[in-house]
Amino acid sequence: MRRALFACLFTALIAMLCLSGNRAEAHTDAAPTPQAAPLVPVLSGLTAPLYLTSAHDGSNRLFIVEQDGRIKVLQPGATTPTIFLDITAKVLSNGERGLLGLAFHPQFSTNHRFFVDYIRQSDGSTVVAEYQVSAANANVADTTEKVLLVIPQPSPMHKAGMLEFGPDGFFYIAVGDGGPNRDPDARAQNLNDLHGKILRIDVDHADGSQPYSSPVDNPFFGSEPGRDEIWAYGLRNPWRFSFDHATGELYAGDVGQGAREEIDIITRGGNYGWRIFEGTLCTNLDPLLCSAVQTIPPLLEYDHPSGRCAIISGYVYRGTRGSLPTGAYVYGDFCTGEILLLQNGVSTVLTQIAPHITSFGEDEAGEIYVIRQEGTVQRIGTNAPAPFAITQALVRKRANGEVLNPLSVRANGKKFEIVVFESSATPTQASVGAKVIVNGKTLKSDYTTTATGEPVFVTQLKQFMLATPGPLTVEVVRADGSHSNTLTLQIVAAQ
Ligand SMILES: [Ca+2]
Repeated sequence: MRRALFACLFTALIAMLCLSGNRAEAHTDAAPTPQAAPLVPVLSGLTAPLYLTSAHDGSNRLFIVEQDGRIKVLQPGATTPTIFLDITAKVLSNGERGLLGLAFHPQFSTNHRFFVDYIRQSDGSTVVAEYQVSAANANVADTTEKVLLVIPQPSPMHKAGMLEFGPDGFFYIAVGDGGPNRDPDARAQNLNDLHGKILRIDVDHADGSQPYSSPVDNPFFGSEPGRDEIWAYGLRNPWRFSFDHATGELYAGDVGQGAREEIDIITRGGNYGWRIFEGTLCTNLDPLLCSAVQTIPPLLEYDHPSGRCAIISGYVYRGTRGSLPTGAYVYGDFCTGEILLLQNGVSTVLTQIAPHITSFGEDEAGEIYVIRQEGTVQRIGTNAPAPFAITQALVRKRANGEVLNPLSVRANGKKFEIVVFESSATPTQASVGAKVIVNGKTLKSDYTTTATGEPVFVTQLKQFMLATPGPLTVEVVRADGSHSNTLTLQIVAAQ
């Protein structure tokens, strides 16, 4: 009982039902084996931050959402953010209400459009609105607002509010059931109500006076009964969701009532069960429907052992620094501060930080951040230099640039140089002064570009280096100590 009450004190952001006696049996659960998961401090001193994202415009800036109605922008390498947008005067911020979501248009770098989800002062409704960056300053937004969608709210609870563009270019919006507990109006199952849904709309084409349209392949489009905007339904409070950049799958974390937290893979027209089910548990709110309605079970669910209370959905890791296993999905729990990893169907506790994880976030490079209500942002990973890639190596005559093909034995390797192509995805000034390691021998290089602009390392070979048939291994190490992959060429017998 004490633990349940303690947890209740801190559920200002994501409500749950505070009953200590309603514990379901344990089932799908995490093996409690913390692995080493270093975290790098990025920011502190924020005011109730609850989301972080990037503009994917090549600027590598981070944008942090504060509940009160501010968006802050952090330049790469900076330690202090500045104000990008302040709409605190419009935002009703308390408990689960506030500025809740932010997404940049896929063509933001050219059209400067971005979108927010917030609860408005005047009547507590959810507003989804569009803004643009000011013409004069890319780090300050224009305060002109274009409202796309207003959703009246029946209670102060269960707003969700996540916004993101899918790989299909359409705009996805998470809407909670609107509360209060147990979805008394059964909104999440009502296809004529936008609550308890994931919506999918087109923000590039208006529909008459409506500033957006619904894609024709939405499951309830047109004469099909139900609101045209709905993509999936039967959700309680899908606070955070994300797309796997490799597979396009939509992972959503649906915060439970008091028994089950769940991760769902959201698909077209899917019914995720609420309020008939909480996770796979029949709620007995509509007992006859538990055996009658087809719903999609969670990918993973957990109950509330050891003080867990609310799932915070994260991201499938697709970064290149090796901070997490590629393809693993990271998520957390608001109350315990646990950060978990789902990999090959098995969850493990990666690490545990102080409680009140409000969200995860992702930067342009696919690195993942953890945001806490107390005002901190940390990046999962280390400060070790990022690895980089070389894609090709060739040997040519220094005198005339003639490429040796095949690469055959030459008595005097000094007359030749090796050209190593750096991946165009990873070039950086840090490559200036890099060394090329050829068969274990470290050589100086010139960092330059080819006639077609490809970044390359050029290194003069030593006399003995082409003298005998066999492998010629090539690796590059930057001045900061970071290593590339290794390429292997074959020296063949003289032609
Ligand atoms: Ca319809």
